[in-house]
Amino acid sequence: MTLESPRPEPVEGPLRPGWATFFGAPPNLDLKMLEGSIAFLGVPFDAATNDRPGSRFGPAAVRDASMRFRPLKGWYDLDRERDILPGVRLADCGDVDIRTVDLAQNFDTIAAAVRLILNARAFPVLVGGDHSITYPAVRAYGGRPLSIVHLDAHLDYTDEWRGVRFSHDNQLRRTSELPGIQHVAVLGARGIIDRPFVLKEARERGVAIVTALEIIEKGARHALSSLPDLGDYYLTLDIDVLDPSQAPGTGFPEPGGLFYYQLKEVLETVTSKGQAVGFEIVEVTPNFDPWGRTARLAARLILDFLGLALPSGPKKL
Ligand SMILES: [Mn+2]
Repeated sequence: MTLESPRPEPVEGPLRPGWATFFGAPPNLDLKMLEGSIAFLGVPFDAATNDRPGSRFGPAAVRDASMRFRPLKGWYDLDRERDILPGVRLADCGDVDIRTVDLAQNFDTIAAAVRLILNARAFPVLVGGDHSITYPAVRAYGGRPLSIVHLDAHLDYTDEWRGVRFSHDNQLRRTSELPGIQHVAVLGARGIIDRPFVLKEARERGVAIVTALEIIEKGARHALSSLPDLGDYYLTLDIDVLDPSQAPGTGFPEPGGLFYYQLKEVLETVTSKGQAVGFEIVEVTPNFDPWGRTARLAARLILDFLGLALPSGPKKL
């Protein structure tokens, strides 16, 4: 296995790697020769969780689960009869070095890690971690124009609640305040909210909100037909957008939600409306899922999204 390998080479014989990297990708901690690659980055941070913690274990669980999708000769999507990411280079850049307690310092470290990947002209894929990480991740883009597509059961758009402004309930608001942000869309929202003014504020500030019920009743293509052209966009996928029966391993499960093929149709529709410049999957909390299905689903969704958004690899970064 060399850093130049587009994929880890299948090894004939009695041995295989006993260690996990994302999809078996070569580790690349010094971030050399990343240009044109898809660069995976674990973010084991859950200190901004307001209910049930444990998403700090998400990167390890998704890494481990993704080894089941370790390609021997690339991936092939039987549903769509096409190769996924043929010849695209992957790299596992390890985890962000999270420290105890200090929110601002950890956000700075997350932003610095994403900036390193962007400066290396690679496509960042973050695996969280709680949802607060979106804010430092998008900060790393330095104000370039981009839209935010937020797939989530919740709005995460609270400005401030009881003095808190940077939790995993605030990050879409904070992110939407960053310079350069164009369109903001929340897809899959649902449930009972105790602060309806947050919904009102989001709508007043131009956030496009498509509920889970609309997607389920109309189908994603129809439900998302009014979404504008997104241009460059960063897609953040909170695993709780799925029905909890599909993804029980999450901190704030919400009744209802999408099933796998419904979410896949959402991804197909979104990826037809712009050019992805970054992706993250967050809130996988394996301690609430002894069967491991959430992490495995997350790994599959990463492949699905990347295959749709970057069919022949990252373009302009
Ligand atoms: Mn969220």
